[in-house]
Amino acid sequence: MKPFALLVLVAVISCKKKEYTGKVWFSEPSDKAEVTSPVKFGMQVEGMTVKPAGAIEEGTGHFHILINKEAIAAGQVVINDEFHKHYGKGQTEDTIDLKPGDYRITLQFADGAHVSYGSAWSQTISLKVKAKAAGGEEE
Ligand SMILES: [Cu+2]
Repeated sequence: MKPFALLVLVAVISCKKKEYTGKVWFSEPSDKAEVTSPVKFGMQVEGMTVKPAGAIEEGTGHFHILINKEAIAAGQVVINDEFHKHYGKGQTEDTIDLKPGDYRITLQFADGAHVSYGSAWSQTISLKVKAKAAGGEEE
């Protein structure tokens, strides 16, 4: 093999990112749960480490909750709007106000620059947010 070809081969191999296996999931609520607003979400990851956004470090990232959105393809940036919530401080729980109705809620893990790790690092659950009983708080 010519020295140049060997150099290219080495460069290609060392650029190849380490593969991570693991998963993310909502510790709460459970899939198909019936809840009332505000809804508390717990976010879990196995196989990577939660780190605040900013520096890009292999094997780390932060959570996003996508409201009525499916998983974001690997390599795409998670946009920032009312339907794409970023937990760039490394938070692992949040409480979100949701109007009554049926929802699809996606938990998406992404790197320090908000670049998605793809559907392998996401979970989508269905939720039914019920209207509060008339008369307000009953507890
Ligand atoms: Cu983000």
